[in-house]
Amino acid sequence: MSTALEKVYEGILDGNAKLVVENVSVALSEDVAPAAILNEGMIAAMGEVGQLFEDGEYFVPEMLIAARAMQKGLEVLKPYLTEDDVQSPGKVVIGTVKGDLHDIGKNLVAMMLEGAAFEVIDLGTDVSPEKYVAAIKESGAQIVAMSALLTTTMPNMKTTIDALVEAGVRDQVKVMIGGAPITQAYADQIGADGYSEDASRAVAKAKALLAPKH
Ligand code: B1M
Repeated sequence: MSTALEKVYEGILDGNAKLVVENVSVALSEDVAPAAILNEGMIAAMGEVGQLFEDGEYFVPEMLIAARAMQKGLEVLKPYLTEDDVQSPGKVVIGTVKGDLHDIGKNLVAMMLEGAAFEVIDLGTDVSPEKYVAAIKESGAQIVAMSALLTTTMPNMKTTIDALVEAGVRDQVKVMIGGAPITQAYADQIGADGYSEDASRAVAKAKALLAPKH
């Protein structure tokens, strides 16, 4: 691992946004691939933060400052995660489900979708089923993308799908879900149209969901 990449990792673990921002730039100037900075530097470090929390060595404040450091680093990386000159494949309404405040994965998915020229309407975190429904009606989006990081908030994905049915808009949209506890089996169980494990696969999935069927 390059020294700059190691410092990105270390900066996230320590919640040192300045170290992260500086070293994302250094790594980019050294031609380290943006995907490597993201996956080996940032996402791997957040994985360790989660492990330290589980082990009782980190508490919520440490998770929070690690998350802030990652968000700052992502802002620097964002322009490098985009594809140029692509026609917009469609419109996506995205949010983290009700009760859930985790937004880094959701932001990453939104960022990568924007990078692939999707028009993204980001509803933020703690999004109620009613808010998803209203945004779909208002925007005419073809995809609704939901993120959940807590096992206790996963069921709100199903509640949201039920609300889409209730509001008569379920047939107008494809539903995509993801987040650390989510699996393809869960997506099948709740009747979502697509699941993806990470943000770049989410882009491929969104494109596939909108591709004309032969
Ligand atoms: Co919390 N948290 N957290 N947390 N947090 C987890 C999720 C946890 C696994 C930590 C642990 O115990 N190891 C655990 C959940 C356990 C469980 O449910 N089984 C947990 C807990 C318990 C909690 C609290 C309850 C703690 C407390 O208060 N006692 C609390 C809940 C608050 C709430 O939401 N109501 C809480 C709070 C927080 C902070 C606010 C401090 C902070 C979030 C800050 C923020 O997001 N702005 C935080 C953090 C940082 C984490 C960990 C450490 C990191 C999450 C993260 O950002 N990962 C996390 C541990 C972990 O995940 N290992 C943890 C990096 C991010 C890039 O990955 O979001 O998984 P992720 O996104 C991935 C994929 O999942 C996928 O793409 C991304 C990668 O490319 N993806 C999608 C995500 N959404 C997608 C949508 C898609 C497709 C793919 O399509 C629509």
